[in-house]
Amino acid sequence: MLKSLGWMMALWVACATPARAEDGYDLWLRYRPLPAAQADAVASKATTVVRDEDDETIRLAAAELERGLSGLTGRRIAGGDLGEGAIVIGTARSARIAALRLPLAGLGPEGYLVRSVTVEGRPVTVIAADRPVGVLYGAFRLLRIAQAGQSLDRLAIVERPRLALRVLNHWDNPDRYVERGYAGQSLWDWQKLPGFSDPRYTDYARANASVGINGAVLNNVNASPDMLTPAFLTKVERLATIFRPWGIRVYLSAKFSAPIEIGGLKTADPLDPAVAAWWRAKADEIYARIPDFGGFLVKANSEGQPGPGDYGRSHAEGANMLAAALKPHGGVVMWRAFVYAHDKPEDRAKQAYSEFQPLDGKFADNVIVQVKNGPIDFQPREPFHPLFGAMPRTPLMMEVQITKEYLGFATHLAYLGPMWEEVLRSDTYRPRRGMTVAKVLAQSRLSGMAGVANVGTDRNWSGSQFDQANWYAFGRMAWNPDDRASDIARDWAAMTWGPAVADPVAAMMLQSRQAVVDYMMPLGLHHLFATGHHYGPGPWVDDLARPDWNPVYYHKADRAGIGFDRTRSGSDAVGQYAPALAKRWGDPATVPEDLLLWFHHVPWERRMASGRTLWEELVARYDRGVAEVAAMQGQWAALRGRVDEQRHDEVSQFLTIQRAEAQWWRDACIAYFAEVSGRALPAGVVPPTHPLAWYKAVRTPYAPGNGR
Ligand code: BDP
Repeated sequence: MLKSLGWMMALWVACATPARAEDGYDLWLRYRPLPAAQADAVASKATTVVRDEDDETIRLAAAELERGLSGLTGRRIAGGDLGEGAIVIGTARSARIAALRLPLAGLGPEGYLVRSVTVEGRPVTVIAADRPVGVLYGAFRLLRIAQAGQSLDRLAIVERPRLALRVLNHWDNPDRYVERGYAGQSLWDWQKLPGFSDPRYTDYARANASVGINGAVLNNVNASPDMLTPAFLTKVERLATIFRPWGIRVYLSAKFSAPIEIGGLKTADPLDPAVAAWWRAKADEIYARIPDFGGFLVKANSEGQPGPGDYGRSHAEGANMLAAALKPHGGVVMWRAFVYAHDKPEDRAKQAYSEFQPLDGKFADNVIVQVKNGPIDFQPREPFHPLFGAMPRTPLMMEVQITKEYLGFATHLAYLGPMWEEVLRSDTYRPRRGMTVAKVLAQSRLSGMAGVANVGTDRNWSGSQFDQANWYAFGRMAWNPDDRASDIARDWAAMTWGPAVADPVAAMMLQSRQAVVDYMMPLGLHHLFATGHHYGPGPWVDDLARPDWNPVYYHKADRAGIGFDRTRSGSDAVGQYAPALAKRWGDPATVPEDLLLWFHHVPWERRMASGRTLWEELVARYDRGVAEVAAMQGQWAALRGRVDEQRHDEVSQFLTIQRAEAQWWRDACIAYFAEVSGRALPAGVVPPTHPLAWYKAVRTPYAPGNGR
């Protein structure tokens, strides 16, 4: 009696005080008590967790269910015997599961099913899979349903991932500096590894597993060759051991010149037999330590990195040589298509396609070419990359940037789900209508999606509470590229802030990316960023060493008009798309206004759909962006008291920063474009707070994340 009174008290306290302190460390796996009626409903379907298989991953799945369901229901749910409301988990190696004769083999290596069934006359829930990791994924799925306050009745879920490689790319250096990182230092404490296993490594792996991420490239694409030395491999091995039971493989970024730098060879020419032998031996050495090592990620002949081009060899020759070294062990090469050469006058947006498309079909079968979502570089809005659909005989994986280098770092609230959805749902028209980017990715024999990670040592992992949503959404979309950004937002919001506020939180998130586009670079403008760190506006910058590093290269604004002419009369980048798209996007009358200035240089007087001139529309979009941030502030203020105070307060302060920076972007860009166009501000528009010279003089040399 006393005991149950204690539980009731605990429950009452937990329910009555949503304002209890939280710092965000628990991510979307908080498992705070549900409202009483929902908690009762879940508890009736989760009396105990039954497993009769002794496998580490299945043990983790059981422990997660017990932890999660206990937290959500406020009751102690533990392992036990089969009874009404039990959750029975396992693979066909479990006698109980085998007896059910479920179609497990068809689920593939990572799929699962979650089903309400009757076992030995008792209604139970089964989480079953062909392999243990599927059981783990299924456990997280059941918890997601419970966290959203949804019913665990009559479950009939069958799931398998649509893409095979769902990997985070960490741009982390050996000294723990994170390139384009806004969440503290690298999680990998190389100095203390392998001796010290920070519990955070396990928490990281658990969070990834909860959204189906199954790989981590541990180091920066601008790679240090030292990562491949035995001293570092011992440390990598330790991390791999910690991640393995969570279904996560480790990969490394490989520097192409490593045979010279750490191997003592005179060349890194991929066709030199000594070079190939060096990489084979290196692969053997790695696999002796890490039998399930995933493979190499390579940035070659891009932004000063070495590559096969240094020896007159093609990307395929370089990639295939590495692939041959990994092949006996089952590893893959993820070869990046992010290339543009400083000595080429060709439009930067065209260069990856020009270089890679002719290599279609020339890559070894364990090479996958990693293509950024758009042709330039993770801008707030880009059309999809023209290589998608254009290399039918080559597996392509899509790379997105979870870390917000170009969308306001950690302080701006920008949910990236809609941006990725926009790309994944784009129709490539190759070979025919309906072939979306998602389909192109999923049809490859090797398939995948990579996300440049946004995690670091900050307590809240991502630098802000809302940036956790981007990590979460990446995992969900890599698992199922047809998943909807709005559904994912609602799930994340329910899990992270509570089911009662899921709708208003998701509503804020869904408008947030367009807000950033509006106050930074609307109507297809791109790369207006300040130099190097990319913090803040710099549309006037025109003095950098390479023309295609200068914002003026991208917007080409002058007295007559603005925009990059990528039509046939211009750079003809539009010609790299399927004819149906080239036609639509190549005509200013039919291109979506959101991409107008990406593809066209148009006069300031041009009439827009709104009836305004282009100049008026541009200014209106900048104003709209700032207004959208103000609206988010209002929406968030309305949630005070409905979520815990500590996180609420942090988000409020960040929104205040975002509002000020949105204003800064708007003012600086309007001041600049007014000057180059020689135009007065449209009637009624509030003038920028300062003269243009003031914005041009802003310097922020210590802005975080800059490459070095
Ligand atoms: C750019 C980043 C740079 C990266 C590069 C890449 O500014 O730090 O090294 O992409 O993807 O967006 O290689």
